[in-house]
Amino acid sequence: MAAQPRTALRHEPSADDDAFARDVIGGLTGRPKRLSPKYFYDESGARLFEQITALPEYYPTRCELSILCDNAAAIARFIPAGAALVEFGSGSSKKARCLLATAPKISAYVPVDISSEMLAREAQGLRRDYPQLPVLPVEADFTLPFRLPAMLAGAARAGFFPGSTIGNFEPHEGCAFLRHARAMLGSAATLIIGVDLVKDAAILNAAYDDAAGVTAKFNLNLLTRINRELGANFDLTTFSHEAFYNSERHRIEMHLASKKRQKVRVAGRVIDFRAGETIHTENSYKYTLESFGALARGAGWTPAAVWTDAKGYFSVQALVAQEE
Ligand code: AVJ
Repeated sequence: MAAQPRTALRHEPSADDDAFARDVIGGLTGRPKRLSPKYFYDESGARLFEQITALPEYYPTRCELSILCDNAAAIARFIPAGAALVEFGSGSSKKARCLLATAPKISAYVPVDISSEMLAREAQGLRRDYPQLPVLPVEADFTLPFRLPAMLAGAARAGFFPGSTIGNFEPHEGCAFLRHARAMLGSAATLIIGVDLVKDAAILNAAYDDAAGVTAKFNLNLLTRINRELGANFDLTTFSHEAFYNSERHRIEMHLASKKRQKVRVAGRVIDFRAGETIHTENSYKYTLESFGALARGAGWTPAAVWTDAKGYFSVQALVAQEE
């Protein structure tokens, strides 16, 4: 592979803006009110998420990084020789660095993310640290179909989907995503995926409702973004952050609760809130090794190896594509 693009492949911005407006209006006029967690990550949201990953209560990032670094050689053995490593939702690329440092056989690194600022910054750092490695960023919403760089035609591909971002999907959507990833990566592919595990509710609740209030800021930032980008007039002091483990559905739920009855203007519409009514902003599903194994098998993948931290809080799993 020779020349590499210096800028990310861009989607039509106006189409993105329309999708955001449509999703927000649809979500706020529905019952119950909801917003997609993928919209958390504007520039300040991405920064707040980075702060979350350093919180004492937020164990997933630390657990996953230690699993990746402690087992990097064993994990790298699942990446086919000469494969391009495609990371879904690359964020700061910190986790990929663990694999890039130990997997000498990677032919290109393809970070896929919706935060263009973060992508550009990280690509620059990676090119500096790995001058031999083609870094081919793709600016895309990986929950929707997107195109891989043409340069990857013919190359083997390994997927990397850390962070337990799979937990943001409903299980049936997670299944659809895994199928789509298999189709995009090809029949010889491996997928290295981070999956957060079911555990004591107190630990989960603390991880999503931290004492310093960073997760609350992260959640409320969604309203700031809607105010700015869609000309809305949410008063942030009248909404509160709620996060709790729903043990029947094995998921953390995050909501923004209106402290009073009120009307809010959003993109030319008036949205009514009852006192205490919530906007459901995120689900973060937790799996057991069995329940995730079943999901993966149903989506065309065979679980081939699992690594966990000492406390069994988090897992990194290697999936290999099932035969056609
Ligand atoms: C990025 C989806 C994995 O669910 O733990 C962290 C997002 N939300 N704190 C998660 C998040 C609140 C995070 N994921």
